Amino acid sequence: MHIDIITLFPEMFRGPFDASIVARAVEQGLVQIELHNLRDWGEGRHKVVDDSPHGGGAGMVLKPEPLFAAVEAVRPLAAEPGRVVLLTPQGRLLTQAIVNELAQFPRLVLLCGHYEGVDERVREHLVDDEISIGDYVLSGGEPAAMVLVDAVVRRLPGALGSEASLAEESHAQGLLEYPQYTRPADYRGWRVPDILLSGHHEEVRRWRRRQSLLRTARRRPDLLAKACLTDEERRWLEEELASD
Ligand code: 6GU
Repeated sequence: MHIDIITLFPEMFRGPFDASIVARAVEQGLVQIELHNLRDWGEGRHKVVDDSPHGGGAGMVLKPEPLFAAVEAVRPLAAEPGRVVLLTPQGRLLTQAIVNELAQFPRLVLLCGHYEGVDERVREHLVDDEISIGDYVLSGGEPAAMVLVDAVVRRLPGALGSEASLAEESHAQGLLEYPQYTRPADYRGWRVPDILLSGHHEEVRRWRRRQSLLRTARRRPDLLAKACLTDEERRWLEEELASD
């Protein structure tokens, strides 16, 4: 996969991308990440990229010319045209389903929004998709782009040590993950549930599935509404929740 990131702050990405799973994926050649400074396509001697809004109002708006010029310069640098994604609080809320969808593209071109926003013609005529990472305000799209890249890259085959962990993770099945424990079995008198030490694989699997359901019901009932449960699981869950 090829990911281009067009940003006013390329240096923000160095730390996060030089560590962890993203760095390993880059080393393994699973993903190629290219940072481009939007300022390089700024106008005039001062490399201007923003201007005040037509019609008045506070703040600055990213001008269309530098963004179009940047995308048009970056696009020919790789074989595929790529899906152009604008990071903006007005975008589709990022979910695991959207991450999986984005991971299918051979190339992504990420545009990090800034200031009061971007000129509407960029949304209308340059961008294929708009993504937000949550209902809160960030100073720019950069942290959102980092989040998106991390979530997408860990989906790429070979990015994780063991692909098995993907299926079990929170949100993989539309549910939160079950409680995890490691050694010691007794820490300050707080014991690991006996079932996990029993060696009964089928019982462990059942316990985990039920914990996952219970946890999702209590913490994220919105997720549970969309999840796939058996009739037996629904009955069991109802009984458990009745005693809360
Ligand atoms: Cl993608 N950008 C900004 N500026 N704020 C956000 C966001 C993006 N997602 C959530 N808040």
